[in-house]
Amino acid sequence: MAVLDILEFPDPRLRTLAEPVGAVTDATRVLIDDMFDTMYAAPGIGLAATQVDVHQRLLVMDVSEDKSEPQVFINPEVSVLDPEQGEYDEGCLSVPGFYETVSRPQRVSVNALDRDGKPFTLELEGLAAICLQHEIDHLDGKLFVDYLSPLKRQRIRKKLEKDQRRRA
Ligand code: QAP
Ligand code: CO
Repeated sequence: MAVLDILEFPDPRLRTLAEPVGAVTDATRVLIDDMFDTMYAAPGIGLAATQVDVHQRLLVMDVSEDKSEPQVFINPEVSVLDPEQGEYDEGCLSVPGFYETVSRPQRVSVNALDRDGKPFTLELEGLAAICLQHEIDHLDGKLFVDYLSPLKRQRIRKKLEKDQRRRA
């Protein structure tokens, strides 16, 4: 059990393209447990391995009210079921203190491996669909601030750089 350090925007390591997980091992399960500890401690609803500086295609989330539904997705592949987009005020543990409206498809299907390496398929909608896509973006080196105007992104970057200098 361990709470890991979370990388913060504009850390260039958040731009790393994560590699597929070759085999789901005990080490993978230790990482998954540490990522849940980190996400619940924050508290957050989703965390990608990229955010803890591990560049493997793996993410955890729990969008339930009472934090009772941990979900793990290893090597997730998403397909859009309904092209209709919905708006959601997104935040991110790597962009602390900022929430901005982002549009994404509201219904997706995902193929992934579970913590035992077993493949599964799931259809998601609403917050779960949004959160999954947000987390998969991290695995591709992408952040929700990339969907905002350059001006908004710059404002956020300056503020976070200032916070980071103050803490250093
Ligand atoms: C991604 O984000 C997400 O700014 C998960 O000060 C969020 O768990 C997808 C958090 C919303 C869709 C909608 C953010 C915690 C947590 C902060 C999170 C903060 C403390 C963010
Ligand atoms: Co995020």
